[in-house]
Amino acid sequence: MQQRIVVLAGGIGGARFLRGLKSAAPDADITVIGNTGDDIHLFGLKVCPDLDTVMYTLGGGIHEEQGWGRAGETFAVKEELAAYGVGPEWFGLGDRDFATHIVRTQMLGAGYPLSAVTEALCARWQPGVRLLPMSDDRVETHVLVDTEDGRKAVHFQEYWVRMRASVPAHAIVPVGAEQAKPAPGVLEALAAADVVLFPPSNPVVSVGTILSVPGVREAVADAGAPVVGLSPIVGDAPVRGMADKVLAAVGVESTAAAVARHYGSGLLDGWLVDTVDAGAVADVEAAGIRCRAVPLMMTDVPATARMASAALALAEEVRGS
Ligand code: FO1
Repeated sequence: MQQRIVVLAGGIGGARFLRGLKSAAPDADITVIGNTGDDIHLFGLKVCPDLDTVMYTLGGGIHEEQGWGRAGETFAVKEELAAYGVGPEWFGLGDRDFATHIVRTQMLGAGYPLSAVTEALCARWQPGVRLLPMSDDRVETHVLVDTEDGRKAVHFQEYWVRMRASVPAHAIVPVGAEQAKPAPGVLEALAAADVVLFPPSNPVVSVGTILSVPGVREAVADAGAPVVGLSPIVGDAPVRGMADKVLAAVGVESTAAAVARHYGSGLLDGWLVDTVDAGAVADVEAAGIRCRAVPLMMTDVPATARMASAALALAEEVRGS
């Protein structure tokens, strides 16, 4: 029987982890529940950065060094828009990437839900996993920041890309989440899973946003399958990105143990920390979560595959206990 693995994924970290997981478990049936809280509407188009990052990474179309967007990209459309004074200039949409957003927006306009559109886009990219958006409903992560005009909520991408998370975030709000329903297949995949994995994605604005869709947190907690996560914090700093900024907004310290406690033993059965954080193992286990220390740097696919294997081994250990 094929092992059924469900992964709750954000963008770059989630996508790179999935590449390692596919290499570690080539015969597994993998369902990815992707974060759509980062989605943004620009130039009349719907852009889904995290879904696209997973699709391009697994489909061989990603800009490897950057981790997002297309390889071999050009920016003629962006330059032409800028010549008309049409922005935002701070968000880099390339010509090849534009095609994806045009197809997606056209299909949504014709009445297809995002889950069906994602399936159609994946028919081209063949990512080798079943990629589901967390919801077909619109959920948009907003960040409360202080600006010259006072405290206001900005779109997550404005905070992340334009502001480079340089100012403190006072709150992170997944707008629309309360009314959202899990996309078709999400709850079913969790109910049928043999293992549920949280990759080293952002615990607040990626995995946290997926868990904020009503029913998803409960489905993970009740999954009947081991739930194992990998720490995105190594040596008290995010491996990449600016996870510390959004962790502070929800009152969580940037340590591997604090992130495990944030998810909690109600959700997590197992947690992997990096070997430099081996001192945190006892802390995490004291919180009722089985913990192991292994190298957690996704330097290349083989190193990432070893991380994925360690996560699957920890799931087996939890299952056997
Ligand atoms: N990240 C950036 O740092 N700068 C950009 O201009 C940018 C554009 C962009 C366009 C399409 C896309 O799919 C992703 C893009 N990203 C960009 C990445 C994205 O902002 C984030 O890293 C995620 O949303 C967080 O997962």
